[in-house]
Amino acid sequence: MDLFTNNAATDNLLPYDGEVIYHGILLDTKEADHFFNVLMQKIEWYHDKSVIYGKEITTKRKVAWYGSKDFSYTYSGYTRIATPWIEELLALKQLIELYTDSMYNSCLLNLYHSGEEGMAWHSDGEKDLVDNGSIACLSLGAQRRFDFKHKQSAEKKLFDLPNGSLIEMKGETQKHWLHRIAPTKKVTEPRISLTFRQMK
Ligand SMILES: O=C(O)CCC(=O)C(=O)O
Ligand SMILES: [Mn+2]
Repeated sequence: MDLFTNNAATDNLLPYDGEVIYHGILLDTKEADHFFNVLMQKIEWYHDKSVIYGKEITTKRKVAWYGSKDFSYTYSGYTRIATPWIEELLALKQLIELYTDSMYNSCLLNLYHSGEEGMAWHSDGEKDLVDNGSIACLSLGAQRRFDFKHKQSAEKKLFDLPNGSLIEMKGETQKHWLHRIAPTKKVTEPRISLTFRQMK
């Protein structure tokens, strides 16, 4: 796997109150497609659940939760227990750690079967996560848009996430900004995102 030379990315994509770093495309199309296919097969995908206004919702999007030990992660009203790493996730974790210069002990994966599936506005500020830690998000498959909205000013910043690319959120991003994957009818192909996280 060749490392690109742009791994010193320092430009902050956010104007204030947080840091979002775009590290560029880490995997070429062939490598990204390879990992996409392997993860489709090997990951223990399941439909996510959340409680919204007291009602239990099951998402069309699938998720999976992996980690270095059996971490409990509670979000949207449910607790998930991490599955042990598989070798491909460990290889991707190692690669991403080189780019971000941070270490991760867990990964929440998302599988969007098409553009009609997205993720609503939220921030990843759960108490289980290291405060102001790094979340590194690798995209595989269809290009999707990643939107940020400031919690007070409502200012928005929109970014495209191409196949094989890595974006990182850190600092006070989760405290001050919401993010989402907007649903779109324009995208018909699936996408996997791997969000490497730092659990306490
Ligand atoms: O799919 C993505 O790129 C983002 C997913 C996300 O925000 C999350 O898993 O918390
Ligand atoms: Mn998130």
